[in-house]
Amino acid sequence: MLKKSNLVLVSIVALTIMVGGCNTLKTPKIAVNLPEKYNTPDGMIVDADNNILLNVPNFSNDKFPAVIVKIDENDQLTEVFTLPKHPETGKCAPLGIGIGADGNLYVADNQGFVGRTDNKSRLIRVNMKDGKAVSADIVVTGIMQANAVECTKDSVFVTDTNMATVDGKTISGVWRFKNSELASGPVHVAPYNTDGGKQDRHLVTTLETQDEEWWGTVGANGLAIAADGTMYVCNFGEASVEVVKLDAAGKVVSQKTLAKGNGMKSTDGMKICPVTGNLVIADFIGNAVHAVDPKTGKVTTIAKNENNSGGIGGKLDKPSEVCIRGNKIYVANIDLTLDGNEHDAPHTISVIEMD
Ligand SMILES: [Ca+2]
Ligand SMILES: [Ca+2]
Repeated sequence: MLKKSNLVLVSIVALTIMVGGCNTLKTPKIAVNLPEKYNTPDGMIVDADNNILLNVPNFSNDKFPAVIVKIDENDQLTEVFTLPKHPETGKCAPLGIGIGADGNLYVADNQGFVGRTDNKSRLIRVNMKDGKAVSADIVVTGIMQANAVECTKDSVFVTDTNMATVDGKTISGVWRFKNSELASGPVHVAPYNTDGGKQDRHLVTTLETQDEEWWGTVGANGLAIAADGTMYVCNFGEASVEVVKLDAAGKVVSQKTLAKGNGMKSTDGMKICPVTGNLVIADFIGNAVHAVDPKTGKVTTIAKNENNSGGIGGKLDKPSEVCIRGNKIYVANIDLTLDGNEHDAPHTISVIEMD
């Protein structure tokens, strides 16, 4: 028979295990120390050969051009392609990257990052031949702030982070372009119609952001589409993830908030973990990486550290994107001088080993 004192002891042990289990944060390490010529990393995708392709917009030292680099299975770097400059700004600002069903790379060029908020953002196709990037075409123009890219078997989806302000609310959204359309020539999308009139037919859905902080102007960001077609969209300024169900024709049949806050300060880049099915999210404001259960919306913080950490030893330093390869979560530290952070060396890709 258990004595009362033993019961208390059992309870304390159980409580310790529970609390310990909830608070066990992983410690990121440095996967890649990036040289100055790759000073600002962002979007990533794993290719068919298990390389990570990384967009490097070089915002913080733009004397270096925007490029795509490859991180091989041994975390070694090779340059893949120099992205085409916008003819008006002389800059390319690549954020999200996806691999299309045609094997080509699709890159979001967010001209908002180089001072243009007049629908100058683009979708770039980097044409691959025999495993090499050989040329690029501009396949979509007219986007306001192109951000994440997600490719499905028949389409390329792109988030637009801030399309307009209506009644004090930031309107953002998701564009869809069918592969067949992109293959037959460039697409030009119309700006968001603020008069309540018809929107461009490529606009799948919109989100609203109302947070009173400055990041309330940052809406649709990370994007992931599950194998069953369910779409998940990060609403950065609301620190939330929206879940969107589409019908066969691509029309929205439902849209609701899956998770909001609960330790998340912002929701930036996102990927679906191929093993657990969880959404893995970079939290730029919170200097953290979280997992969200797509069934319940439960948020689990995987790693988190102080702001302006420098990125020393692999600490998160304004993380903007995640990428999952095997049991590792790679995290791009965009490290912008913003929100109390200073851009500083080392420029890093952090890595978090999962169990
Ligand atoms: Ca920093
Ligand atoms: Ca840093």
